[in-house]
Amino acid sequence: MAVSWNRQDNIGLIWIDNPPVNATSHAVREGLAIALAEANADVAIQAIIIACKGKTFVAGADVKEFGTPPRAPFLNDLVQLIEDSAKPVIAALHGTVLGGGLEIALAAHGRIAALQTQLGLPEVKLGIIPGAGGTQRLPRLIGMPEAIDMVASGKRVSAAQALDLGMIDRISDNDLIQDAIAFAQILAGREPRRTGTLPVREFDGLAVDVQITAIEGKARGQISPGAAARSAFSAASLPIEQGLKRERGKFLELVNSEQAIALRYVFAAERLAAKVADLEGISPRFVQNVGIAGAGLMGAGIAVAFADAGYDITIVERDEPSMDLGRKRIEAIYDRMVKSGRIDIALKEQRLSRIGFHIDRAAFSQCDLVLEAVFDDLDVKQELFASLSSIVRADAILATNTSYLNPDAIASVIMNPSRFIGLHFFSPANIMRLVEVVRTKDIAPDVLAAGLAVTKRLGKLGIVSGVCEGFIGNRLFTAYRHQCDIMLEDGALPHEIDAAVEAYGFPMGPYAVTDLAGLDISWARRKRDAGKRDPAARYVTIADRLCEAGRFGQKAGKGYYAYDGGKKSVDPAVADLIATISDEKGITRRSFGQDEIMTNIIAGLVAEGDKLMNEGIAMRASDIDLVLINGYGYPAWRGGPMFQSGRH
Ligand code: 3H9
Repeated sequence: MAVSWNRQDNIGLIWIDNPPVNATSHAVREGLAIALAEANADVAIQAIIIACKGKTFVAGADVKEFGTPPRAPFLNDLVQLIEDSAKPVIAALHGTVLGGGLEIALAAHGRIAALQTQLGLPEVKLGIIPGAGGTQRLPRLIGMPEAIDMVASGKRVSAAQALDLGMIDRISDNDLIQDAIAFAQILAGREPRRTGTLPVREFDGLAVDVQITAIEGKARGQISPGAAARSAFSAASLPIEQGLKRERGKFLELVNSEQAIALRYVFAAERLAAKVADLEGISPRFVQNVGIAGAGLMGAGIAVAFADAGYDITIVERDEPSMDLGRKRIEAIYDRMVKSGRIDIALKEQRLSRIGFHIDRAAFSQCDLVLEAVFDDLDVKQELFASLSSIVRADAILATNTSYLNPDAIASVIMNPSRFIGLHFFSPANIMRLVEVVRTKDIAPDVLAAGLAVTKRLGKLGIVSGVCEGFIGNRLFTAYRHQCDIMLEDGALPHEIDAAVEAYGFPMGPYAVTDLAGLDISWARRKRDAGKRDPAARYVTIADRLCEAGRFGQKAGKGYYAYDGGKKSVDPAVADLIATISDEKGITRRSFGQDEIMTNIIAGLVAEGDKLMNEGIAMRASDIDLVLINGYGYPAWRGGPMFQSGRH
């Protein structure tokens, strides 16, 4: 039974039990409506609690029902029944109270949450807006700017933040149901406080206008964030009935939109990515103590990611000065988090206390996993792992963060390569969500499973990749850049390509990105690998010629663009150089429209995606889309090139 209820003295206790996440599937909606009516009809009952079995309160509407014909009772009507209940209803919250789950809670007359609860309205991430009163009731409880921020970003807040905001009434740090019953006894017999009848607190209208304009700009073509913000904004001017009607209309309009369909595909793809056929039934090898060799930019970001997820970290640097620099880098990351209000000083100290700094590799002896983030050079990495073999426990996992080297070649120096894995983080590692989990030749199944379990605990998205130069991400990025470079040589200019890519929804075009990252490292790699190049393949020399002219990007004050005092501008010298190169190759330059630019880029990505699949490097087409979305800024609301080309 998805919903059941019983009476404890004068309190009616309704239980939702719909694993895995208590989504409001049809059976839940129907059961809840019946239970609510029955509890209201029972004269012995003076207050009603809604609670959930399992690991979480309702985590939202059932996304699997989206796109299928809607079946009554609808969630918005059910939520209204809760708010209209003659007897006070208390929502007893735990786990992740999301979307429709939070909407149920907002319509209740009292809210109590277990200490670890997370609350949010993530609908925008599915290309929709809340459809059961979220945008109308949240501003009435927490105020307009805060509500707009939550509905437009989809971010979650902790129980403590929710209490501060006024979203919930109490926190339970003991037995949630006992505490909910005690709360219900206070409300029992009283006139319920209905959220929909509350006025929206006064706010600065001009500031909210600016806030919404910024949200729409940042969405870069995605409709739902702006629509959610505007729906919340309407709560200030419309009576609740009209506001709810307007919200519902927008929800129904968006739920079957192209963007929502693409984002639902991404949602399903993310869950699929963790499923690996030959790992079924395999328990991941245990990891709690994590060693990190090297605390440069990458190592420091990785250490912060692990510390934030509650791991114990041992960092080893080669000498005292490097160790001090590493410590400073990590402290600086935490200082920025404190400054932006993401954590407080106490949390910073708590997380830093998880990280130990050493200069002797023997400190790794008790680690469950040691990950290297040292210079990307085969000799350097082999020397490290050869020495680690005799330091770490025999069952400890060894991992490389290499971007381009062959992990199997690195593993050749260790005694038991079955414990060797690639964990390729993207920079900055504490922020970027993507991690390529590289399946090495001899890897043990529980080591691969551990790679996926660790990335999940880090809150990141692990995508399994086979071994090849650049893995899935850099192979795709190289193909993308190659398509763009060909268009440069054939007639386009860097700012035209960047403009097309940005208009498509990427945060930055490829040439602005390259200028930011610097042109020199890939130039060095191209020179090193010149002998490996396929002589039959078209080679574009523009990047090499820019480097020869000292145009290494932003740090040199010039690259694909000029940077005057850090301000980017189109540089005619670059256009001249590109025209000269086209001329030298006998190419008659022609113009490219934005659509053609994007068609070519997508075709290049799909062709490389097909190769990655045929070579067995990527497990499935949707993994390729996820890598582009989470590692390279491909707009999620478009689904990805494999999705768009019907290959998923
Ligand atoms: C909404 O509420 C609209 C309303 O405003 C209006 C309606 C009128 N439905 O992620 P996990 C499944 S929109 C169905 O690995 P975790 C998931 O597919 C919704 N199924 O676990 C997976 O199944 P499987 C707003 C769902 O512990 C299993 O649960 N809500 C749903 O890492 C485990 O998932 C959201 O957007 C769902 N809503 O994380 C919340 N959610 O094992 C989306 C999950 O077969 N969900 N499943 O692959 C999440 O963010 C995470 O799943 C959650 C758990 C944090 C809940």
